[in-house]
Amino acid sequence: MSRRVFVTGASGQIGSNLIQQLVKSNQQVIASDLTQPTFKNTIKNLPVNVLEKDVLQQAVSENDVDVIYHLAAILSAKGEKNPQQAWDVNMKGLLNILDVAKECNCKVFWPSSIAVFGSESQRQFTPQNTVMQPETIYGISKVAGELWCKYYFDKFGVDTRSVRFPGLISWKGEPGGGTTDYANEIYFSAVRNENYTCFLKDDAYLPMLYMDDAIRGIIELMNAPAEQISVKTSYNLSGMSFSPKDVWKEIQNYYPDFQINYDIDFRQQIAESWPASVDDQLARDDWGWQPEFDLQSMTKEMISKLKNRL
Ligand code: VAH
Repeated sequence: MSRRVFVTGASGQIGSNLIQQLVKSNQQVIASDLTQPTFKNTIKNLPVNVLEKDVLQQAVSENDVDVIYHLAAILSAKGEKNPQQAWDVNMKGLLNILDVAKECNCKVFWPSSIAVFGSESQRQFTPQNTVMQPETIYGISKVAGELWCKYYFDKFGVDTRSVRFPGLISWKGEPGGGTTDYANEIYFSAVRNENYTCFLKDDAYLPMLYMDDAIRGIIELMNAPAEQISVKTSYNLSGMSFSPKDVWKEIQNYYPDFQINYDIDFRQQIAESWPASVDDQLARDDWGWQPEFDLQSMTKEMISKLKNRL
């Protein structure tokens, strides 16, 4: 069924992949970002700052929007460089979206992150419900955001839906300002026949997900009947877990001479506060979540796509 969908952060890593999938499934897409996006086959590309609620309200009501995908955010590493700005964009931006969704009767997708967990949380196979004491402003904004989403559902009936994404890897739409960005950058370096300097330790084992699985997960979550959605904060989601050494070894199957160096920075401390793996059984039970890519198949796909692209 064709719906009118409004996407914020459309030019970001998730957005640039999601827009393509929404257009492919004949959704009428209004793409927005701080700088006007340039997508083809959308019905509109708008310059929108999510801190300007009246602009958001106008864009959503004028275009008779049914579903909002709110992706605009500042990620973990960039957030630590300017915590107040990260709080403003991530929190005020979300609250503006929730208010507009309430007033315009829209369904909302909003990505949370495994960054909601901290060193106090169980690190292996982190459960859906456990101690949540995040150590980044990004993680704090995601815990608060999950609770606001549930509040708007409980108090005003806004159909908010969310997943806690692990690190996301894509060959188009590179991430920016994340702690897991190394897992994206390393493939680009390998295909360019450059060695890669990694900012995390070789054994920094983190949950990751290939972007095709992430986008499919978003669509499946949003299409699931409301009565199947038992979690109105955000669902744990995972596909695989690996370390920089693991992915370097897998890439060497294609580029035997590819070398990795290490220049550890502040992002290592962030990575050490996050889960090594997460339990996503509830997403599997409630709406049939099932990842399709593992490190081997993702590496094969990333390298073949990047060879064509670069
Ligand atoms: C980040 N890519 O690194 C994001 C993600 C789990 C990590 O939330 O901040």
